[in-house]
Amino acid sequence: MGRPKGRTAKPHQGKRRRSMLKIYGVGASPFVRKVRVALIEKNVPYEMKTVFPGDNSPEYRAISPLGKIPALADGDFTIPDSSVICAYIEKTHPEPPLYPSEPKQLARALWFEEYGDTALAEVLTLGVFFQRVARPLLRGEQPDMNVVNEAVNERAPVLFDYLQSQLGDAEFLVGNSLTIADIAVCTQFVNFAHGGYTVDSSRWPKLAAYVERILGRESFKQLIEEEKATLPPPA
Ligand SMILES: N[C@@H](CCC(=O)N[C@@H](CS)C(=O)NCC(=O)O)C(=O)O
Repeated sequence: MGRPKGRTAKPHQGKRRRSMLKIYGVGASPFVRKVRVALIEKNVPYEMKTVFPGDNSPEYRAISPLGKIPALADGDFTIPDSSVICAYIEKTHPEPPLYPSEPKQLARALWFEEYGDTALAEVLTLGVFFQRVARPLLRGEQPDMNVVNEAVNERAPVLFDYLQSQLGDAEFLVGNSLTIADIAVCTQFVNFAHGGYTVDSSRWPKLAAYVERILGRESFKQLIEEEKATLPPPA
């Protein structure tokens, strides 16, 4: 039996065109980058609206009550928080999937996302990038190198040991393809690099190769280039 004629012709006629997704934030934020990489990997067009961290305007607080970046607008619908936004995008744009469907793998992917957003963010982004790049740039202050050295020499090694042990010989942290785990973890390494550091490949060879591989993907690469053009060298 054939399809009824004309059923598929001009399927969108009469329907309102979907407006482009809008991401509020600035490129150097690891959480903004996390969302942008997910969108690029899914080939979803989006536009950026510049909002700096801690924006106190009533307009932005109405979208992001904690004043944090990123936030998303999809037409009239708005929502803050990178993890929430990425989960939303997965539902609205399922291909390619960035969340495993198998429950245990999904749980591990969400765990690494949490680990990236908290433990890695505190050390690689707050401990290094904030001190050496954001603080001089936004506040005109010198970095506290005690904080940086403690982050690099004492706090990061514990995190790198753990990540390398979890990675083993695998290409990705969970399963056989890129997931939110890789995006959330590796976005923090971009800020570490903007802050002047990379993973020591003689001490953590597998982790260093993994980070280099993920950051070499087209999605990360194009954002890193864009950010480098706007950021000063680390102080
Ligand atoms: N859990 C949030 C964290 C976002 C976040 O901490 N963003 C920082 C910039 S990298 C921010 O906006 N900080 C401003 C503030 O805390 O007031 C997410 O995943 O989106």
